[in-house]
Amino acid sequence: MATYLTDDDIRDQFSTAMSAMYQAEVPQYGDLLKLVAEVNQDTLTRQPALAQQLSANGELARLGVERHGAIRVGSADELAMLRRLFAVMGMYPVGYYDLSTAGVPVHSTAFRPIDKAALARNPFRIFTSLLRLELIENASLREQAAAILAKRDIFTPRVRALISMYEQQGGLTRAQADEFVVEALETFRWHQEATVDLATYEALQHEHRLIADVVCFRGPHINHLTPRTLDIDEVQKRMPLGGMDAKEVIEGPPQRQCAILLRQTSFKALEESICFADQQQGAHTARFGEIEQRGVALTAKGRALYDELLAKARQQIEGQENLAHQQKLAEIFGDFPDDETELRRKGLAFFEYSLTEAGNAVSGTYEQLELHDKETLIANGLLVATPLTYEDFLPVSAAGIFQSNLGESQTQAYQGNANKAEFEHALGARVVDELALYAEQERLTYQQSMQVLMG
Ligand code: OOG
Ligand code: NI
Repeated sequence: MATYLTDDDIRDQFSTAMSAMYQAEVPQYGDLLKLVAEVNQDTLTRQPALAQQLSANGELARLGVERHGAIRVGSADELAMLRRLFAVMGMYPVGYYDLSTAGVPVHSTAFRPIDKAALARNPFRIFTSLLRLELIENASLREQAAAILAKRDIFTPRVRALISMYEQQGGLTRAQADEFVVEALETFRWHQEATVDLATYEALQHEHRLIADVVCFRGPHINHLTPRTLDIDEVQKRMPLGGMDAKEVIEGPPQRQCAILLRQTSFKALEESICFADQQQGAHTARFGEIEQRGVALTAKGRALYDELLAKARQQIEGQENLAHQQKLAEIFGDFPDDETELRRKGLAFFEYSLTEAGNAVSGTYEQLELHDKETLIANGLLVATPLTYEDFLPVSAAGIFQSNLGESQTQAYQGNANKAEFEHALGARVVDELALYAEQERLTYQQSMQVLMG
């Protein structure tokens, strides 16, 4: 009988290959990786408590391999095939993001691993956006874009065959997996040659820069990769010293004692020369490098508070440079509890539970009745709560990242528009609800701890 690699192995191998390809394509991303590794090392040395916590969460090991990337596709067929491609690597669509309200004519999901062991091994994620041609007002341009997209196939015939093989066999052998990684990578490669002439490119570009980026090339080139840093403020500060043109502000919450959700910044997209189908030369700006710092996942209640404070801050931080922006944000986020115990007691963040040594020592001695007082068990040193890391994305931040790499001028919102049902129809599957995943992990680990206590 043939033995198959695990999905996790294939994802790990693919993520390494993708990073190597992007370093070769965009050398500045390689510089960014070095800078982040340096700052992470300094941070761990300076903050032993943080090192301890990451190690307890099983996150220290994944830190060096952790990254996300992003692509944008043009049709339902492309999205549905990508779903099958990512499934080979144990990556599933989690979350629905509507970016039309921020003036970006796409909606998106993140393909990522879901269970704890898979995340611990390599949490590689790809933020994947589907262009919404229906939001283009100019009918003839809309039809032209659809016709151009209909002519391309972003997958190699061999990767299609290997995906079918995986689905039939339930896995890939080492040789098949090696081949899969090479073939799958082709979909994400950069092409210097556009599929359209310069005039068509310019017309689409004029409608929206993102439309030109999606429509005019042979495939959905990976547009950035993002390592995870432990100190985003420090990397932001050091980026210009390394010759990187950093985005003005860090997106997301301000710096805090207890990091929440996700903070992100990037170096701006590079201008790259393009050869158009009519042999004219031109340039296109799409690819950049990004960094992220991750904190605890918030409950619906915590998220509502985050959204409320961010909305409140919005007018006051608009157009500010980063330090003033961060200061103002910190002031307004004074209303967001910054203490693990309080976050837990107020039900603002998700945690997972485990018994301490003392807890394990009294296993089997607890009565059903005592079950419910979580806080007493914690106070008595029997149970510990560990924050669950946020593994997803933030639509307002994502829009900020899109904007800074598309040029700031196009920020007008489209009318009308989350359409999750249509996205799922294109995808050919439902997206997983990210909040349900965190809630389930919290519930399960608490229940397991209680079962041990009660024997
Ligand atoms: C995706 C931008 C979103 C993030 O980290 O929020 C994103 C894109 O520019 O295609 O990657
Ligand atoms: Ni990103």
